Amino acid sequence: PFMLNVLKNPVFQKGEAHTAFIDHTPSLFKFDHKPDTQQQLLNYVGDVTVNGFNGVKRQDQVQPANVKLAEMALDADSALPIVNAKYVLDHQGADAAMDWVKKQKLVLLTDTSMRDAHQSLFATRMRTHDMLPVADIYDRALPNLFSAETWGGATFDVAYRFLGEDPWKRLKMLRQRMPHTLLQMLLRGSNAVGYQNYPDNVLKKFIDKSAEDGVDVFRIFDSLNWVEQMQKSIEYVRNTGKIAEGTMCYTGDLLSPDETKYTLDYYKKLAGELVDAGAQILGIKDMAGLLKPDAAYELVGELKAKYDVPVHLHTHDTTGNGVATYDQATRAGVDVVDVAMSALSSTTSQPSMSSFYYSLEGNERQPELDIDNVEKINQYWAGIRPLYKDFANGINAPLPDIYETEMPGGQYSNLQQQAKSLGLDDFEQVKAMYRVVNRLLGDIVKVTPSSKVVGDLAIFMIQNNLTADNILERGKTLDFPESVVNFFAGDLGQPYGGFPKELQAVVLKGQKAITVRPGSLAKPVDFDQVAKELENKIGREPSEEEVISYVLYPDVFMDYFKRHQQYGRISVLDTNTFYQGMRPGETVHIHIAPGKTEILRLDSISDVDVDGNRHLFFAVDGEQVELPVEDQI
Ligand code: 3PY
Ligand code: ZN
Repeated sequence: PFMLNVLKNPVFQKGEAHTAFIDHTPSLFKFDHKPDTQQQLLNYVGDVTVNGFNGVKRQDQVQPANVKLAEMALDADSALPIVNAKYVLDHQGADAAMDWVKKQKLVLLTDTSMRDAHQSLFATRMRTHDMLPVADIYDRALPNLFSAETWGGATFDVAYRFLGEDPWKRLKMLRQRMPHTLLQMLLRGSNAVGYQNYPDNVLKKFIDKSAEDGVDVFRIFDSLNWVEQMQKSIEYVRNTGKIAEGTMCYTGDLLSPDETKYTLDYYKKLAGELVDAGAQILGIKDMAGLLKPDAAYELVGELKAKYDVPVHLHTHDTTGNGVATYDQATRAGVDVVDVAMSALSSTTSQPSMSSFYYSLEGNERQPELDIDNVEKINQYWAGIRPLYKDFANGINAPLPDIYETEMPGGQYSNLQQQAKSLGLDDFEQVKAMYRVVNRLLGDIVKVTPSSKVVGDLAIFMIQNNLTADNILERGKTLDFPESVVNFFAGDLGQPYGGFPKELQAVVLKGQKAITVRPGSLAKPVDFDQVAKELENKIGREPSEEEVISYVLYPDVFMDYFKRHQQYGRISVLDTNTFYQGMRPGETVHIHIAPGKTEILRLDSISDVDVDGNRHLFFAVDGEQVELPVEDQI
């Protein structure tokens, strides 16, 4: 219609049209106004097309996602429901499910592709849009999985902050599509899915709602391995009837004669405390990939011999030895190990599911897996991964020096970015300082959020020319980063072995440190009052989930809400369009609602006009639409 309008216009027909003709002839653009949702989406696409997406390099051309789902579905028709861990949990409860796990001869698997894998490979940026098509196929094609880790950790705030998505909706949609698979989440103990301590009633509400919306297994850890910080979470999870995985973070080098702190006895004792606290399954969380194969054999063997709960091992392949570690753990009797589909595995992510499977060829504990189905699902992920290359951490080979640095996989690229943005290009220097800081802090467990303390202090020391020798003196006149102050104030809890007292005094400068569980001092949140406050802000009654999110992340939630008001359901856009916008000549199909697809074509983009706008000429389902977009670049 637009071109017809142009061709039929008398000015154009007389040959008098010049470049401003289109701009000055509004009658060319008399088209129907789009319904709200469509208009909002168009506004979003227009904005990304003109102004780009923060952190994403603009491509002249984008590869369409190469996904092969139809054939896969044909092969994915095993006879469900079978008796698996989810079946037993739903029919007989959590204790029976754990008994069932212990009885399994074969090693079981957790697939982390939809949580830790993308958190560790491309900054947690995977969108729900790319998970949903394959979710029900997991459920049917891989019925023998112990669980799928799909929620928690950094996915919660990243969904709001960067993806413009509601993480609760993700959970509910996955739950609906995966009724026969345990869904697992990562819970940072009293820090929930945040980076700070929350009051107990917040924790309880968060856990209750997560359980109700679909989480079956809660992997609960504390960034200092302080069991007091995990007790409440374990108790609350158990009250929901779901599975509480009490988790110890692995650090140090268990078999080394030089290891005096994080020894086998340390872990055995810690495991005992977790079991006493009510953990129904023991997690070993090797977030940096430090657990060497023989150490895994020792550790798992001892835990299996001493405790009557299943053992679930999680590693990252950062140092390159992940499969070897799992093989040895399998020989020692580990019940479940965490793997990712090959296309989303290795380096800072989990070891590959298939590689692990093949490594156990001939072993009586080789997992039960339809390896053809695994390969088909893997091809789907192989098509998805390139969509996120802008967020890739650039690590494409093992990093064995991590055995010394002890930096978690998820932190490596974050800290690299943080250092770079502050003008510190020599990351080797930062890594060396990270080790120094770890020693200064008394050799602590390093995982979100304690790892951030070490990273922040390392950067601070470099920036201020501090060394291990002069920090006690020169530090007296310096204000330390907030995360470091909070750590020494006891806000993250108590590190094993206590705080280094002299440095604590230098950092705190007279501020008093607490020695009790922070949650025991925190005032409970008045949820009714918060709900009213939120209602005033958003102009309608909020859902329970929205209130919880607002309590956890007030600013992040409100920013999300405003973006949602402005752009609507941007989650329906395909990932290329979401991050890249469109190029002239491109057509995209938007599945607006079940059975309703909109075809959007971008015909041209004008130069910037006097008001600073570019005019985008679209065809929306064949109808011409002009959209002015402010050019902010
Ligand atoms: C998280 O807390 O998000 C982690 O994955 C820590 O390893
Ligand atoms: Zn992890």
